[in-house]
Amino acid sequence: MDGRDLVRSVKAIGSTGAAQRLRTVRAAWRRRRTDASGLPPRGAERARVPGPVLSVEPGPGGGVVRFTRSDLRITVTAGGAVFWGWDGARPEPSYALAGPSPEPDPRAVLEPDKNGAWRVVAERMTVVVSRHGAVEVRTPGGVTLRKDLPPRWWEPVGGGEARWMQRSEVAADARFFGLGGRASGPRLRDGTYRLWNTDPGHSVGPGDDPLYITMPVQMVVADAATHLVFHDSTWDGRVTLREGEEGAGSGHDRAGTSDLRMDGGPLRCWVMVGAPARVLHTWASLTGAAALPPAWALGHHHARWGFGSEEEVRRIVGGYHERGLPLEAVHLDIDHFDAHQVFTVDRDRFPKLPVLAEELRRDGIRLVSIVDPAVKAEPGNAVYDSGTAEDAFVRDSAGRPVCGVLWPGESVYPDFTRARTRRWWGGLYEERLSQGFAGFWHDMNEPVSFTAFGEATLPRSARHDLEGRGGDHREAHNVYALCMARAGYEGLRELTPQERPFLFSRSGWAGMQRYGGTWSGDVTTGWPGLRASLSLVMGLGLCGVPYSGPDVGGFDGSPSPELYLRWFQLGAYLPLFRTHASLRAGRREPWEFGDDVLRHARVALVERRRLLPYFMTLAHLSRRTGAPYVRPVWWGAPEDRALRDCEDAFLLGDCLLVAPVLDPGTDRRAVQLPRGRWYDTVTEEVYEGPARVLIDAPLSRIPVLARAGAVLPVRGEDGGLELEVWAPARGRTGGGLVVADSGDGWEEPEIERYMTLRTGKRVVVQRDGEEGPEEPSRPVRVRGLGAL
Ligand code: NBV
Repeated sequence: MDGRDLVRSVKAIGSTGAAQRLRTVRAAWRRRRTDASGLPPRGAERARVPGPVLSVEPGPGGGVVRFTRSDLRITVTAGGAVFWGWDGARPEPSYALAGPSPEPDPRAVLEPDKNGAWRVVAERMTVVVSRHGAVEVRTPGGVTLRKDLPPRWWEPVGGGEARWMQRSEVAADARFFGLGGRASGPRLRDGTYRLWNTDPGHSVGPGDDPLYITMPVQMVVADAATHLVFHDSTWDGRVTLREGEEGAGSGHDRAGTSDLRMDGGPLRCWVMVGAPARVLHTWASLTGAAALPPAWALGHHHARWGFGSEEEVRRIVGGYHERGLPLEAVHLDIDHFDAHQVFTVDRDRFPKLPVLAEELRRDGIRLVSIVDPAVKAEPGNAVYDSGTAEDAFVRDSAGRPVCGVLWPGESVYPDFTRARTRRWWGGLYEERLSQGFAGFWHDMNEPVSFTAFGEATLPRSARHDLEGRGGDHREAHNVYALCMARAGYEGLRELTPQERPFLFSRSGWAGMQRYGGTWSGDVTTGWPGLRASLSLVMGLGLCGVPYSGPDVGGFDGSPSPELYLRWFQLGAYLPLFRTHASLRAGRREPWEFGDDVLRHARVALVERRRLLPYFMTLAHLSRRTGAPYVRPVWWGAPEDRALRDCEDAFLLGDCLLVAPVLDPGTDRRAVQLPRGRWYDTVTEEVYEGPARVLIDAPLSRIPVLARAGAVLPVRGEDGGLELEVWAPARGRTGGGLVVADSGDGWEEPEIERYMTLRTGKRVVVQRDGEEGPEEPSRPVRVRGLGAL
């Protein structure tokens, strides 16, 4: 750290000195007292199970099965998902669902099964309810995918929220994915995963769990089919996973198990069955289409905590320009706020922010602002005053505002679970827009309140509106950031109706894709952090959140040139491609690591820019179909065991397979290929899958393979859209979709569909037109023709 950095860091971190430490001690005691008086004591509990079945009441899409001590409502929906809820639970209200729950499938009826059981036969699955309340989901062919044993509740004798537990069995060959953003995945190994959004308070690697985004969403991949299960309860919980074991043909398989224990909330779930693409399509139709980013958000972003001044921002942007490095966005962190107060600007160091923003915009670069939820609790702070007038802040059970601690010191927290508060907060982005910001980066919204001891969040007894139903932080915690994202998104829709909002949020929950994306949080600088970033992006994609990416280079410390470069090369193929680092960390500009790194990083940046039309197409497809940009290699063939266990490569859409380098000292790596022909996009060398092949990975590049027959929309030299076609193998066909987006706004671009066919040495490319196949009007470049 040089002198300049030191001065800046002292100024930026100001409130973490002795006074701040004292505040965190006071806040910790305050939180303890608040909860001691505000939470019901956990007294004696009574355990309950459903008991034997009594009667059934058929209804649309299924019906209600009554047991002696509970009842179970089952509804198969027209979209092919099944909902079931115990104790009268219905799909609504729900923070995850995008709209009213889908219509029941009128063809699905409750009918008697063997041994006193009941079943609902539907197009994509059969659901069987046993006499004692076990619920089995089978494929239409009768193979059991999941068996939920009868649940158990523990009810406080004096009344109050019941805890519950649900054990599920899955196939012996099944693999678990999802549960939000997990650093140790993407395949979730045996262990216990908590469902409570958490800022661990330090940089994170594969061993850290839980993290910022947790979700009770599991994707389970097995030979017989893939299914996604979502337990719609926002309460704190734990999932214990244990993969099964196959008895090598002995017939003695051990099922995999998932035990879900929740501290409260309804016991209800959704299950969808099919191929991964189908399952995520159904999930997206339930929880909502992913927000479409503006084109610039798919370019390269550069961020840092502690740019410190307008001059420094200009210096960095100049550095990118002088070296011919593409750049689309610069992010300003909390150090540009006035004394860390959200929705303010430090005018000493950023005196003419709107002018800077305008200058950058002329060069095609957007400014993105960090937004923290906590508001300095001080009369005279405009946000505090207007929020107080709106009664916007979270209160405790005695009606006093809950005071926590964040960057500006003693702070209050908006209750985003209240519609009025969301409207008020959404209006505050007007100040940001007037400063010239075009995008928003929500941080610290797990939510975090610094504390000397105990949990670094709001008291569990803090009261929340919960859309008028009323409840406490135990129920609201996990959806706090989701509701904050909604507030920001809806505010921006009103303030700039002609533009697509761009926001990404550190924390969130099921359905957050409706409002924007996320990033991998403070991944630690080191090879494990690099691996964790890929795990987070892939896992979130399988939970329906397609847009995310890591801090390239890691958040803390100083990466070696090699690590920085490998991270950069991976980042170039992830939806959010952003270099970022902490205040005290080393630099992250591509020219800070020597000439070789600069040269190779430039190649990655230029390639990312060339691929922008492809990324835009993937964004559109993701919005329409729920398929993430970044997909596990087993996406199209989950029954391929070798693919199912491959965690170090991914498919980018349908056309590309990216095999990042995740270990030091690598110059070749093994790549597990799905079926079909693949071309190395640099050497055009051909590989035939399924196979495990060794591919060169010199420092200059990571292996990126194109699928034979693929049609890849790329940006030509003149900035226009061109088609890069990868020759199908002889006698084979291929094709691809292209969505030529105008970059922003709401006009719905046409989906262009192309077909490719190889006859002898020739490759024919045709567009699927209104009146049959037609010549593409876009320039076409065929590659891979050298291969037989
Ligand atoms: O606002 C400062 C940082 C930010 O740079 C980072 O990206 C966030 O994940 N923020 C966390 C708060 C400080 C963490 C030590």
